[in-house]
Amino acid sequence: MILVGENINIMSQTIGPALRQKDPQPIQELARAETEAGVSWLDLNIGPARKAGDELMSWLVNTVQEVTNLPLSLDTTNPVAMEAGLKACQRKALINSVSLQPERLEKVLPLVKQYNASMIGLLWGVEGMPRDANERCLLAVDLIYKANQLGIPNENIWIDPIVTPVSVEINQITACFEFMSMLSDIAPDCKSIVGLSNVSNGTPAHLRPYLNRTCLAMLMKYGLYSAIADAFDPELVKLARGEMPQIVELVHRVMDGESPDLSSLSQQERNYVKTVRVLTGQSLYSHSWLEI
Ligand code: THG
Repeated sequence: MILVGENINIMSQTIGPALRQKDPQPIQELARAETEAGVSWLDLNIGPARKAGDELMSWLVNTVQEVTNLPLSLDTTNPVAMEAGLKACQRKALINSVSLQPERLEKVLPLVKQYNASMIGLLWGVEGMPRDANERCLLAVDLIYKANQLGIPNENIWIDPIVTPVSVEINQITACFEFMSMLSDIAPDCKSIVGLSNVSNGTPAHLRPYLNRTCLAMLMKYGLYSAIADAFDPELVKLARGEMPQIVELVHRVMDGESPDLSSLSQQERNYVKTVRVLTGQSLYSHSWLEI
């Protein structure tokens, strides 16, 4: 499983101001630290960047490339900023993202081809968020077809089913898992990616890693290819590298309906089991789900 470090983003308390002041130091420090933590790509998230987004993205790409050789995921909804970033990228870039709104398709899809980039196909339709697994399938087929028509091959398409916060709507998460179980049949050569930390948005900070890690282990059941995730959670990095096979196997057994005797498990195993139950909708989410 490939990890794309999420940490360079405009929402961050240190990176936001550094981006606005074009201060390279905190950004380069973070890029180095993410690289050392062992992720394979870096996501550069500047958000909508409505004002001078092009200048900002090319500055950011150059700033990061001075300190790391990792390939870059350009995360912005501004197509002009996207193209400026693509021009600055020295390696094959990942365009984050292309959704199904016509204006996004028209402007961004041609850039994928022109710059021989990879793209994240975000399953966000004209009517917004898909409601279930079937709507995700329809959107995926539509997006892949449109990309193929422009000559973009499936191996350059990373489908993102959109992970949503567990505290908001559990049915969206189960729909996301169900879709992932179907993706390899719909589009065998496409890759997949999720924004993993979305799942724990709104959860107390010290508890977020439990949700993120368990969600990753669950998605591994469906062969998830990659995740945009916190580079600084060492246990998450271990999981992604396949270094925790027993935990992953336990998680998959619980997904298959097994109910292990909690008293026979370690604290770590119990936390994973309880979190699988929350993410499958068997237990209700509350901030105290690990204590119950
Ligand atoms: N799909 C795709 N791209 C995405 C997402 C997705 N990009 C953005 C986001 N979702 C993934 N990236 C993040 C980055 C940070 C956080 C969550 C998702 C996050 N940060 C902490 C916070 O806001 O509390 C800490 C911020 C900080 O560093 O100070 O939660 O789904 N294709």
